[in-house]
Parts: sequence; structure tokens; C-alpha cells
Amino acid sequence: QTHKAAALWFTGLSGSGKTTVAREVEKQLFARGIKTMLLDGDQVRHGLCGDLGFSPSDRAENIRRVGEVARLFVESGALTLCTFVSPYRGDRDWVRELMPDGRFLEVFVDVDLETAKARDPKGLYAKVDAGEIKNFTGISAPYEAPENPEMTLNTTDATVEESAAEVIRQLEAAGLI
Ligand code: GGZ
Repeated sequence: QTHKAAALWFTGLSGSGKTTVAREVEKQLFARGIKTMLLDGDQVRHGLCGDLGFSPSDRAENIRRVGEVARLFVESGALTLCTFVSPYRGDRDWVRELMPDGRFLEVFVDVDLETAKARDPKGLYAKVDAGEIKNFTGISAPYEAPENPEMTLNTTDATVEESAAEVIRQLEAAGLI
């Protein structure tokens, strides 16, 4: 199966479904024999970015590092799925500029804050309410929604399967797979 290497950049609130949808997309790409890589915020913050917190400058550095790593994977030919809250437009645009033209696709994983709070898969929103986490995106730190994303997934209403199918469909339409 031939494909074109690109970065699929999932951005959205904690609990929006970035990682869950990206994992399902990766599973379907794998089934088609397409080379993939998945870089996830929760994962890299234990290693590569383990020294960073959630101030605006630490988030910028987090995104800079993973952007550089994503570029290496794209250059190696992988369809590279990146799942980071990445709340600042400027940080995301920086990665867009880093990638070869047309090989950065911003995927806005759009969810109602109330829905994300109700899901609270890791109990983080409860900790925010208890005053245990500062600078939490969507509550006490900003989220700058994409203005012209290549894809928007409304995960308040859609199932994981529906959202993943939409990504696959759009990758096909863009001629990347
Ligand atoms: C946002 C936070 C915070 C704060 C911990 N703000 O749902 P999760 O748990 O697994 O994803 C979030 C992850 C965010 O890491 P990123 O590297 O994606 O963030 S950024 O792109 O902004 O650099 C969340 C958890 O870590 N988390 N504290 N204060 N999310």
C-alpha cells in the first residue's frame, strides 16, 4: 500500500478524545499496511519532555521538541499521528512551518468542556476542582481553537469509530492514503 508521509496533528482539550481517536486511526492504517508513528503528550511527558511543566513557555518547548521529532518520522516516511493539547495557535503554526508543504494536517478535536469534564477519564478535572492542578487548559489556562484546521471532529456527539472513519475518509480525499 502506498501512502504519502505527513503529520496528523490532533489538538484539543484534555478528555476530548485525541488519543483514543488517533489510536483507532492508527489501527486502521496499520491494517492497510501503512507505516505509522504515534506521539502522545501523556507519553512523551514521561521521557523526552519529562523536565517540562505546563507554563506557556514549557508548553512551547514541549511542542517544539515533539514537532522536531515528528518531522524526523515524516522524513522517514511515516504517517505520524501527534496528540497534544497544544493550546497555543502560535506553537501549532510553528510546527506547520517546520513540515514540508502540505504535510501538516491540523485535526481539531472539538468537544464541549462540559462533556470533557463529565468524561474525566483520568480524574484530572476533579483534581482541578479540588485546587490540585494549576494552569489547566480550558479551566484556568487558555485554549486557542484552530482557525483553519484541515479537519474538525466533533467528539461531543460522534463515536470514536465515526471520528476515525472521518479522518480516514479525509486522508483518502487528500490523496495521502
Ligand atoms: C492540560 C494537563 C495539565 C494542564 C496535566 N493542562 O488528557 P491528558 O492529561 O492525558 O492530556 C493532558 C496532558 C497534556 O500534555 P500535552 O503535552 O498534550 O500538553 S501541551 O500540548 O499543552 O504541552 C492531561 C495532562 O497532560 N495535563 N496537567 N495543566 N493538560
